[in-house]
Formats: sequence, structure tokens, C-alpha cells
Amino acid sequence: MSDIKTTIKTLGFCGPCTASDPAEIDVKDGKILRTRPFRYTDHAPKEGLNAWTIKARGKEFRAKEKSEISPFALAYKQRVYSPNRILYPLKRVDFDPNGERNIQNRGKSKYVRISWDEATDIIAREVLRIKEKYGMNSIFVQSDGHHAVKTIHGPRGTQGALLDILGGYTLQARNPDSWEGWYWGAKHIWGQDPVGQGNQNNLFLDVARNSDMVLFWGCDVVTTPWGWGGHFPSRYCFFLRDIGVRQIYICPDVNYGCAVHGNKWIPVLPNTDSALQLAIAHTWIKEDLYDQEYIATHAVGFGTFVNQVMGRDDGIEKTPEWAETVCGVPARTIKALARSWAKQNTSIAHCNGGSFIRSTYSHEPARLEVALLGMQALGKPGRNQLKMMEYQLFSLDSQMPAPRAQFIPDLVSILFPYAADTRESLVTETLVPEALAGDYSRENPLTWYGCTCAGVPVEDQFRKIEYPAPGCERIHMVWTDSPKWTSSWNGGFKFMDALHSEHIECVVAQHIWMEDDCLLADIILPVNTKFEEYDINCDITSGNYNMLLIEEQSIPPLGESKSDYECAMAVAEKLGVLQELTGGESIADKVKKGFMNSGVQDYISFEEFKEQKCYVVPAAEDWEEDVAGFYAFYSDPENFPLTTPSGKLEYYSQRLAESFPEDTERGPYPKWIEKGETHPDERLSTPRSESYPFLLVSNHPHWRLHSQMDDCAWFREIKTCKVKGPDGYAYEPVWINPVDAQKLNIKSGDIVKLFNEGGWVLGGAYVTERIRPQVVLQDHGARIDPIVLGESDRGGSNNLIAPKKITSKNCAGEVTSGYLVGIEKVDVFELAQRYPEAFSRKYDPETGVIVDAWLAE
Ligand SMILES: Nc1nc2c(c(=O)[nH]1)N[C@H]1C(S)=C(S)[C@@H](COP(=O)(O)OP(=O)(O)OC[C@H]3O[C@@H](n4cnc5c(=O)[nH]c(N)nc54)[C@H](O)[C@@H]3O)O[C@H]1N2
Ligand SMILES: Nc1nc2c(c(=O)[nH]1)N[C@H]1C(S)=C(S)[C@@H](COP(=O)(O)OP(=O)(O)OC[C@H]3O[C@@H](n4cnc5c(=O)[nH]c(N)nc54)[C@H](O)[C@@H]3O)O[C@H]1N2
Ligand SMILES: [Mo]
Repeated sequence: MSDIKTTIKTLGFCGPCTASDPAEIDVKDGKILRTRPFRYTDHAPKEGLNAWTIKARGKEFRAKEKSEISPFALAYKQRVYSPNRILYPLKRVDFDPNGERNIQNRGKSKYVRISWDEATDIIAREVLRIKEKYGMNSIFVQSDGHHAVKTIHGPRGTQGALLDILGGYTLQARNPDSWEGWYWGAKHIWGQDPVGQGNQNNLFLDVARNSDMVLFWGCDVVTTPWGWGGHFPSRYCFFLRDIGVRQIYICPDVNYGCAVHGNKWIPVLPNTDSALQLAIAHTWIKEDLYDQEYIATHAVGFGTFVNQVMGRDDGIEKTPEWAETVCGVPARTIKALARSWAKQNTSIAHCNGGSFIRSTYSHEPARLEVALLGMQALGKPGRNQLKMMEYQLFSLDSQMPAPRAQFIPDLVSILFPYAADTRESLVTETLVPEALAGDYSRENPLTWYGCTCAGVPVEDQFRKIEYPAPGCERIHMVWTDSPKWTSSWNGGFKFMDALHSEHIECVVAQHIWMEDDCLLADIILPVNTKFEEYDINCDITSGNYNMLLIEEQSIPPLGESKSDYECAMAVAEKLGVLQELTGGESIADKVKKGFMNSGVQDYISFEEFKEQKCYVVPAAEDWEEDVAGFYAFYSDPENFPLTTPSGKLEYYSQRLAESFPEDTERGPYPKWIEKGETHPDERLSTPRSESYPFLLVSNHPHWRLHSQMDDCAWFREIKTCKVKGPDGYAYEPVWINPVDAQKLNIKSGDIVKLFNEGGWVLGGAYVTERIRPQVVLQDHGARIDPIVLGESDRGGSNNLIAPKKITSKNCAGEVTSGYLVGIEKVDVFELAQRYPEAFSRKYDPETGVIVDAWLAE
């Protein structure tokens, strides 16, 4: 055993210094041997962990002694040694910065190995050239993806910090992707800055003690916590079952959470939840099943909402019978759901809300949910909106459903600043292709509302932004360290087209693996995984305990890879600004500085911290006394108002009415929108559905985190992860109901294409009753494997064909699910004959497409 070294790493993907999935990594002879859960009890502080226990209805739910890590964490080491890793700097073979750039060949030409010296030379010269010719704001920084959690080493913000020294850059500002509907809609009814979801304090205790029923409404409590908090939320649901809390799943598919925990599945058509919600309100109003006294004291504008429900404003009474024709849920089921909800203490659970809050007009179902919760006395014990992941994240007042820890460790002191509110020049993520390639100038700018980075700054959706910003030129260079726009954002093919624009003179990508947007870069820098880096990190999202940890290097960097920060340092050195970038601080200095400002320094010394490698924060002594959810508002709305302008639930938002008087889509009160100016024909009722008769559900992937982990051989051999085609290629599954499959002569294992005007992507059919009729399901984020660039994809990355539109007129959110597609069976051998180059690309049966496929011979 003595030659085995153990390091501690958090293996979540939540971005900088938040983590989840703390694990112990055993290393032998410079190679990762195994990944084990982290044992909190082995690392308890002197004063003990004050282990918490939720006691409810005669049973107990306790903090675990070890971390409940996800399969992603366990399999991550395989990605370290993936044959798809980029090990050396690469240059597109026909990109000559001093001569022909052959921009039109991005995505088509292959790559050659170059030295770090040559790569950093080219990048430094390009930066200076662009600065001289157009100004620094013509360099576009894409630096916002999720990624292995790293604090010092990036990727988030490192190249931006370097460019700021030289005068600035244009920022790709993240839209509130995880929360679109809550952010654009729910905030206007209950406030809840920054992202618009409900108050979480102590809700695991509240639900366990007081709820009779929980509606998992667009929630897969098994799948999506894997990306953020491991198995903890699923374990909690087993506890709910043990104590008799009913778990109802409302979603188009029997997702994994539904399969494991659901007492009942209510299959709704994608993005028709608003109809279902209005019909529930209808039943309550008709049968006098809501809390009128609460509405009188806690809400404003309820009358306009009642008018919408009763059809006094639009002529459609939102009866359960009407809703049945829209959302596909039988009227009797809607009425039964409405009645049992009114009778019992009911909470609604989400991870983030499901794809319907990322579809067309997603603000409506989100604020309708709040409207319904309000009608049943939001905040009364057992009646709240419960979040099953992201404990303590994005909160202004340390919200969390799990028992509160003594404190939240904080590493902000050593993060590079990355704030949308301090940027003069930025582009929201949903409008990037337009900004890169469109015909915009100061005289004719691209405009939209909102410049958020996950909901911060909070007032931004009322602010109109212009690109190019005042005094700035348009974008001419892209430097990305999160190269997955094509696979994670809607209209990926349009992004590919945009990178062929003559405006974009140089594209630099930093990445670990050869995939997605990298295929269109001119220069690629090889980045290492977190196993190869020395860093400091914290875990505030796993649910059992918070912790701060030193992440020692597990193994030396593979090939010539460097961390994202070191990439920026290498270019800074060429530009003569290394000292300014580092501030004279070594990595070890930064680790110490992070610790000294983390909060943990009040409990142990830095020497002790280094010695024990981590500090686990005990549970707070008084956690059980925390007021749960919206209880304070429920019991005393005058003294504990909401953060809306009136302090109450605003069924009618005066602020929206005044700020956007012309907006016929997101109006001042929530309603059913069959179609509108922005999305005239994305529903099954439109004539367009004759050509594209299915609604596509594109969930967060069960076996990936967005685009990450797709090359993991251990997952790919699992039957539900990929469908093996007759040509041996592993296709991304497409779920289809037997009723539809029979009509189209599709059998499990057939290869199909999903298509609309935007193009087509392939998939492997999985015929199953786990998906309702009229709907097909394919998770998002499969690695791109182009057939015809900008037109078709073998990998099954469906965001390539998602509508290139925003949520609604004044809401620049994404539309990545719940849109119309057609589906048909294809013959892969025929396709292989028609597209020989794409179908003969180098391919590893276990991993899929590998870096060798893109290297020039
Ligand atoms: N169809 C559909 N699309 C969706 C959604 C949906 O529900 N349906 N949801 C949306 C949501 S909520 C989100 S958050 C977005 C997610 O979109 P992103 O956050 O953009 O997705 P990721 O694939 O996680 O992107 C992270 C990238 O960073 C890379 N990376 C990982 N570690 C490192 C590192 O250390 N250094 C560098 N340089 N790179 C690294 C990863 O390989 C990957 O390319 O997707 C959105 N898209
Ligand atoms: N394994 C894994 N975990 C992840 C991620 C990942 O990519 N993979 N991503 C992380 C990120 S960034 C985020 S934001 C969260 C996302 O967390 P969520 O937003 O909760 O995830 P989704 O997969 O979009 O949706 C959850 C469920 O909603 C249901 N659903 C889909 N469409 C509809 C609809 O129209 N109506 C209703 N009622 N239900 C619908 C589906 O059953 C789906 O399984 O997950 C995080 N965790
Ligand atoms: Mo997200």
C-alpha cells in the first residue's frame, strides 16, 4: 500500500469553487488507480461533525458518513486517458496567419501539431494585430461553460483576465439557461432574486414533516443531481417513500426518477404545461378549492388572472376538457389532480425545472406554477417549491433545502472576476451567431434585454443592450475555453455558419478533448484535467456537509497539456504582461490566499489545513430552528414581504405593464400562448406539424453532463446510453412510443433521422412506452460528428437543429426543447455511400470519434 498516493478532489461539474462529489483518488506509479467516496468521518474537525438527522413521522434521515458520488465522478478517470485527448498544440493545416487564412475551411480541414512556442506566438501576434486594427473589444471571450470544478486554473475567465490587461474584450454573457422560465417569468410574480426560484431554507425537513404529496413537475431526481450533488436527492426520495409522502411525476417521459420513485406518472405533451396549470386553477375556482383569504392578504391582481382562467380576456375558458385537447392529459386526471392537491399539503419539486422552462414562451408555465402555489397558500407548512440540487448556490441569503452548515466556505478572493455587469461590451449567449456574422454596426446595432450571468445583476432584464456597444467595433476574433456552443445552444448549425464569416479572422480554442467547437478552431491549445493540477476548492453542493480542500496534483500533466490559467500565462509571457496577470503570485500563494479568505481560517491554521488536506464544516447547531421556505411570508406578509415591487404575489405585474407595454407575448399576467409573433408555428396545432409531426424533448443527458463524458467507454456500453447501429457505430438514442413507431415502421435498433428546416441529426431508435405518443426524446449534448457541415450530424447533437430563436420578444433566453421535428428511418449503408468521408472517419469502437480523425496524415 505504501507506494499508493491518495489525493482529494471534487469531481462535480458546477463551475468555479462550488463542486460536489468529493472523492479520494488513489494513484500508483503516476497513474490513477481508483476513485473512492470521500469519508467525512475520517476527516472530521476536532469539534466533530455535529451530524444532522431529519426526524419525521417516526423515521430518520441522516447525513452520510461518506460522499454519495455520481457515476460521472467514478468514471472521470477514464476521460483522463481518453484516446480523444488533445496532447499538443494544434493548428488548422491551411490556416496561415501571414497569408491565406482559408476561413471557409473551418470544420473541414484537419490539424497539424505545432510547438507551444509557435502557438503562443501566433495568438500573441493576432491579439496585438486585432487590438491595433479594431480595438480590444473585437476579441470575443467565450468562457462560461460548466466544467470540471477548478478555482485557480480556470477555465472561467483566465484569458479574459489577460485581455483585460491589454484593454478589454467582448464577453459572452451567459443567459439564465438553467432557469430561463423562472428568471423571465416567475420573478415577476414572486420576486426571488437572482434566478426566480423558490426559497429553500430547511425544506427537506418541512416536506418530510408536513407534505402529503410532492409533484415532481419536470424533474428527474435520479439523473440531474448526478451533475451537481451525487445520489443525495434520490436517497431523500427513498426516505419520502418510507414515510408515506406520495411522489407524482408530471412529464412527457418516464424519466429515471419517475421509474425509481414515482407513485404515478402523468404524461403531459412537452411545453403544454400552461394549459394543464390553467385547468387546475379552473377546477379550484369552479369548486371553490383555493385559499381566498390568503389571496386577499398575500396577492395583488388576482382578478386579471381569474379573467384569463375563465376566458373573459381571450374567449377561451380554460376548462379541463379544453386543456385535454392541448396538453394530452385527460380532463378527469386534471380534475383529480386539482382536487387531491387542494385537499393535501403539496409541494412541487424541481432540479431546475425541466425542458419546458427552456422552450418557447417558457415564462408562462414558470409563473403559472407560482400562481398555483399561491392559490394553495404558498409557505404554509408542506406547501413550497422544493429544489433537489444546487444547495446553497446562487443565493443571496444562503438558501438550501438540506440542514444548514455552520458556514459556506468562499473562494471568491482568488477567482478572476467574471461579471456581466462590469462589461461595456457583451453578447448574450443566445445571440452569438447573429453577433458574429450579422450585419451589425453602431448605426444598426443588435439589441436585446438582459446581460445576465446566471441572474446577476438582478435588474438586467429591464436593461436594453446594444452590440456593438457604444464606442466599440464588432467582433473579429474568438478565444474560447468552453468550446461547446454548437452542442449546448440552440441553432448550432448557425454558429458553424457564423464561424465561416469573413468578419471572424481568428479562432482560438483551449480544450482537453477534441470535440464540438474545436473542430472549427484555427489554433487549439491542449488543456489538462483537474487530476493534473494543484488547486484549492470547496464543496457546497453535495448536501451532506460543506468542505474546503486542497487538491494536490494526482498525476503529472499528460502530453504537453497545461491548465487554462497556464495557457493564459504562456500567452501573457509572449506579450510581456506575465507579472501583471499573476500579480506576482505563485499557485501556492494563491492557494494560501484563498484559504485565508475562505472562512475556514477562523477555525484552523493554514499549516493544519495543509496537513489534513481539507476542512469539513460541521452542521449548524441550530439548523432545525430555521424557518422553512416561505413560512415567514405566509405567516406575516407585512413584516416579511416578497421582493416584488408590492411585496406581495403579483398575479398582475404593473412593472411589466409599464416597462413593456407593447409586449403581447410576455404580458403583465400569465396566460396560455398558442402562438405569437416570435413563435408562430412551434405547436402540434400548427399546419407546420404536417411536415414535422412530433414534439422533441431534449433533456439533460442521463449519461453525460451536457457535452461532457460522451467518450466514456464504461457508459457507452450500457444499453440506454447508445444504440449500436448495423454499421457498428454507437448512435445517440431516440425514444419513440410503439404506437408512433409502428406507423413509421420503426423498430428498436433502427437508425433514424430527426429533421426540420434547420437540418437533420441521426439517432438510434428505442421503441418504448416510457415516452408518450406524439413525442420523441433525444438527450442533448452528444458529440458532434458532422456529415455535411452546417446541415447534418451523425453524432446526434440535436441542438444543431433547435430553432435559432429566443424565448419571446423581450426575453433573450434559449429554446432548446419542445419544438417540432419529423422522424424517419434511414439506411446507414446508403448514407455511407453518399457521404463516404463522414462515414469513414477514424473511430474507436469504445470511445467514438477520436482526435486522430482530425489530424492531417
Ligand atoms: N437541448 C437542450 N439544450 C440545453 C439544455 C436543455 O435542457 N436541452 N440546457 C441548457 C443548460 S441548463 C445549460 S447549463 C447548457 C450547458 O452548456 P455548457 O455549460 O456550455 O455545457 P458543457 O458541455 O458542460 O460545456 C462545458 C465545456 O467545457 C469543457 N471543459 C470541461 N473542463 C474543462 C477545463 O478544465 N478546461 C477547458 N478549457 N474546458 C473544459 C467541456 O468539455 C465542455 O466543452 O446547455 C443548455 N442547453
Ligand atoms: N446527468 C446530468 N445532470 C445534470 C446535467 C446534465 O447535463 N446531465 N446538467 C445540469 C444542469 S446545468 C442543469 S440546469 C440541471 C437541469 O435540471 P432540469 O432542468 O431538472 O433537467 P431537464 O433534463 O431539463 O428536465 C428534467 C425533466 O423534465 C421533464 N420534462 C421535459 N420536458 C418537459 C415538459 O415540457 N413538461 C414537463 N412537465 N416536464 C418535462 C423530463 O422528464 C426531464 O427528465 O441538471 C444538472 N445536472
Ligand atoms: Mo444549466
